[in-house]
Amino acid sequence: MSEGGEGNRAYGHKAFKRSKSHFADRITADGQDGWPVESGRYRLVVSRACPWASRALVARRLLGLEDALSLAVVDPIQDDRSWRFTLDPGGRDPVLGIRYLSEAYDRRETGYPGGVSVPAIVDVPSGALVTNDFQQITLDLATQWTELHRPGAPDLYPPELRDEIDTVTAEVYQDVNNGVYRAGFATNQEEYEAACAGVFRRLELLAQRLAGQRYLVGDTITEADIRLFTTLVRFDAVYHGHFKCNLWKLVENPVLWAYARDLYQTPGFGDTVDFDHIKRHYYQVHTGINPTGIVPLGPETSGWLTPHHREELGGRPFGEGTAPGPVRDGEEVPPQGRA
Ligand SMILES: N[C@@H](CCC(=O)N[C@@H](CS)C(=O)NCC(=O)O)C(=O)O
Repeated sequence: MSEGGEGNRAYGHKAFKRSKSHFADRITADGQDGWPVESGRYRLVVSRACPWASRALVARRLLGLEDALSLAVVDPIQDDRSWRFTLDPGGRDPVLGIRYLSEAYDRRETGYPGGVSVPAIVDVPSGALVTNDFQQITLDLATQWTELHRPGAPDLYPPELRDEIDTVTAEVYQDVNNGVYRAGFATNQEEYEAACAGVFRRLELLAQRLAGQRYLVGDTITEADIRLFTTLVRFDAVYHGHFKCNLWKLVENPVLWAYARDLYQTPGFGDTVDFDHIKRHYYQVHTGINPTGIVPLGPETSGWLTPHHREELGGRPFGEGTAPGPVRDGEEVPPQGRA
């Protein structure tokens, strides 16, 4: 069970615990789990509200996998049957023909009792879920789908940097990506304070690291930047207020705010972000912590487009590669979701 369910549940005094993704098959070049990489075979299902799913959205864009791996975007508001395709004509995903993501879970495992989570990759011919393992999906897109990458795609997980990326992303996951959830869903003061303090302690350390270098690991964009970005871009919109991570706002930390803006303005990052979906999902779905379901008007988002001056630190965003092209038709974020 993860935060969607946690937020709705009338829970007792148990600490927030994120369950392991249940379906951890991998889609690989050699098809070791029975799921070989194949152009057009799979469909990536995301919510643009979800930080874990947004990692896959960014990686897919940076690597140019749009033709190879099609995309379904769910309604940011789950109902009691969870994620649904109500943004599509007739309320059905046009490729999978289903109304609820749970139908793909059921095709994989009858009567699956766990949470229905995004990101999910579905096998189009059978309609069955392949994986909801958000930690592995982006690594496999970077390392297993290479045959289908666009020309000029960056290496997001270079072998010589993997140890460092793994170390940084583990710290970022524990204290930041998941730390904000532990703060937000804490059910007692002590638990909240420990999680919230941990978030900001880690952010201070990350700011020190990023003061003199453009990206988290090496001088090019890697998986580590994707993982930090998807939390930072939500920080002031939802984590500061809704999750009470409010010692300071992202816009008040000069280094992290400039770093986050730099990435936001890089093709493949900001063009995947929908602030409208983010705010409506968090404030309307987690009724346990926001019983009125009121969605705040702010914060103002136009600052995301202001100059960041991070290019003065050098760095080569795409290494030997190039920036991805424009967002493909039909995948643009609607105007109300953009900065
Ligand atoms: N698959 C992971 C993480 C992904 C995740 O938590 N996604 C959220 C949206 S941000 C979700 O789909 N939650 C609904 C649920 O698990 O019932 C998990 O099971 O904890």
